[in-house]
Amino acid sequence: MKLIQTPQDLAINGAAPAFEQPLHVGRPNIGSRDTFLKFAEQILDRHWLSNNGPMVQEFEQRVADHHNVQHCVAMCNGTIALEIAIRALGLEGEVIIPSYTFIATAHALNWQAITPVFADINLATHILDPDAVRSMITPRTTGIIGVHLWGRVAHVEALQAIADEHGLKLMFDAAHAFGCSYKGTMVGNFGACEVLSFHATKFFNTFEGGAVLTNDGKLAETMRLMRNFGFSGMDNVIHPGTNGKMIEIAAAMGMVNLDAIDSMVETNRRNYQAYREGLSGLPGINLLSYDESEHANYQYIVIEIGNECPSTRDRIIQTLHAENILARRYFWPGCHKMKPYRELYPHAGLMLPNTQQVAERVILLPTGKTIDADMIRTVVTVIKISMEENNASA
Ligand code: T4K
Repeated sequence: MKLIQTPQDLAINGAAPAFEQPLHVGRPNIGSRDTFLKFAEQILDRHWLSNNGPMVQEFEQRVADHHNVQHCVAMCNGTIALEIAIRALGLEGEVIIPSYTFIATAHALNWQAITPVFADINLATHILDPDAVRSMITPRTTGIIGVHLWGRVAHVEALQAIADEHGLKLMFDAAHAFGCSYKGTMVGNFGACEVLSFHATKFFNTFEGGAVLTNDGKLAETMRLMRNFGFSGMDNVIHPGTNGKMIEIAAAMGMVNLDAIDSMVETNRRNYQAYREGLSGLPGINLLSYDESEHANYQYIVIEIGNECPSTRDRIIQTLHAENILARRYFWPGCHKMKPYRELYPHAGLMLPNTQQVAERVILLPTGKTIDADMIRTVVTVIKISMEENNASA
């Protein structure tokens, strides 16, 4: 790896990049290949590829056990899982969500002619602010979707109290929160239901995939019908539905990754500690912490670039990208500023000052099994030297 000691050593100033191959924020973690290939053989031998096959059923049971929840309904991806959960809960009219989330949270509503109403987040934690939720309730509001952003569990008690007070349904987008807990209770047990994503870029993946976790047996049954066109038996459709099924090969990937889950979390935790040590003391750089007293997955390395930093967020991003370190600005600029929602609510930003501030400050750095301590040292060095460059030119 090249030595980076002065701003002249940076690729943005003409030097060779630190990495030949891009370093991604979320390269897929992959468990035992041998076991996966063995499962693939079994699937092929069985000639049973989809439609609630044995691999999916076993996977569902293991995910439910992992989260200490009664039901896991596996789906083809997290977005469809959100859509089905939203529909199964009977949400309509307006539903309150944060704007500071991946666009799928908003789209899953909009796609079903439900209006997402954006409420602001807490500046320090980045999660939905219950007081802001309260201020966005109208006679058309039917529900709230909290998001466990970065695996930080939403204010589940306060949101439940608001939902109960106003007769609203409450569910959670838990796409980031596989294996996380709050006050010792695992995600999956809050609200009416919670939605996981197993996309390739999530630390736990099934290629593509998702699931809804719930303790409500009737809701689980409805979602099972909905993900399979509403079929009950061979010729009988008893519910409107879609095709949201997880396929067997995806469940096989999930099984081998579940076997390796402890080592995946441990790698993420080690990477997080390495970043924490490397970045500590840098002015204006704040690494978001994980609550070590809870189950956490440590899957996102989130830094905020504050005013005291001699460089800017976007200059640091450019400097990292020049080195082939593909850091991301999740979830800039906020859903409310993306075209479909900007047109719907041109003035939404007035109600979202914290969202706007956070979206301007955040950088996500590479982590996961494909990232090692040397790589992290280089990422940290690039950030440090990029700050010196700006100090010198200031
Ligand atoms: N709710 C929330 C809060 C979410 O964050 C998400 C998904 C959802 C709902 C919806 O769940 P899904 O329907 O996706 O299951 C990525 C993911 O596509 C998305 O799943 C995720 N959130 C979001 C946070 O990140 P992009 O467009 O920023 O990144 P993408 O997919 O281009 O991949 C990032 C980098 O990873 C790539 O530049 C290359 C690398 N990569 C990617 C893939 C797919 C690989 O190395 N291998 C791969 O197979 O959205």
